[in-house]
Amino acid sequence: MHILRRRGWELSERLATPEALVLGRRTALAGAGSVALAAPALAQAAAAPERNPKYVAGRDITPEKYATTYNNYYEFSEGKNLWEAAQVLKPRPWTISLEGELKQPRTIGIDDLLKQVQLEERVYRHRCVEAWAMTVPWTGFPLSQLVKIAEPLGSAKYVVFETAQDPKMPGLQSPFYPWPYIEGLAIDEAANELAFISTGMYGKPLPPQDGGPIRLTVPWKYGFKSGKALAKISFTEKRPVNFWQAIQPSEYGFWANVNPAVAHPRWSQAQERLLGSNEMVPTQIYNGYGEFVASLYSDRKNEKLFM
Ligand SMILES: Nc1nc2c(c(=O)[nH]1)N[C@H]1C(S)=C(S)[C@@H](COP(=O)(O)O)O[C@H]1N2
Ligand SMILES: [Mo]
Repeated sequence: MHILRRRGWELSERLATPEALVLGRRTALAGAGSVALAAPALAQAAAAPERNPKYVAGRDITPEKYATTYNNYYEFSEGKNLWEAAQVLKPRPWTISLEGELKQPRTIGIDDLLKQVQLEERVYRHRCVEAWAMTVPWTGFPLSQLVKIAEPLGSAKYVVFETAQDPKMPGLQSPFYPWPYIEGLAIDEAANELAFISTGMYGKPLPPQDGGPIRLTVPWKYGFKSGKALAKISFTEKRPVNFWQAIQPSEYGFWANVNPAVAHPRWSQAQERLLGSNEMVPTQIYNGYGEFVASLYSDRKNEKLFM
């Protein structure tokens, strides 16, 4: 008998891509609306030619209004309702400084970068360490393409992502936080096919509250790893101390891979609440992406991989 075995990340039979949503997106892109409002370069950053069918979400896409109005962005607020405040952040001009163990450290303009990469759309699940989750169609390109463009030396062991610090971000006034927001990946994690740089979502330019104009998207790790509004990317020999690890090392570590069996010191990670429906669903190890990423950790078993 032929048994159709469902893979770990296929949570349900529901389609991740309702045709209406795809058509709606294409129509929006083709029509006057979103493109006319955005500068041409911004529209280009969002207009992925194809949705990559390889990464099946197995969940309904989160309605755009929830993903764009319920956010974590401590530079703006400790609360979730910051999307209006974040509109002060302007997506152009935007440059990213490439630093550290590189053949030639330099600054690259975002549109120059976009000319050198292959844009695609990927639907990924996102799991915040606070136990809420969403499913989002991101436009962007594999982080590995950016690493290739940066030309790291053999001495580069980690990639460090630093968020822009704009004087218009009210949270930067709070001395409690170790600004800037820093995150990091090991160089082999950065080369993994799932690690993604997003410049759009829902077929539109990435809005500032979600990390526009350019953010990291690492779907197998807790959401705090996915740094927003990238201003600097450094290649280092030493493992960085990330923002949340610096604040509370007993609760947050470097690897931060999703694992339902490893509780946060203050709450369970067994389940997650879907933005929009508020449905509770089981959390999966590596957020369900183990088939793509588990091998990264086979030689790191003695590390704290899941916090
Ligand atoms: N610069 C910066 N990046 C950040 C954060 C932040 O506070 N500042 N929060 C992180 C956390 S905890 C999560 S869950 C995601 C949330 O992304 P979203 O607001 O697009 O859902 O962004 C991550 N990136
Ligand atoms: Mo988060």
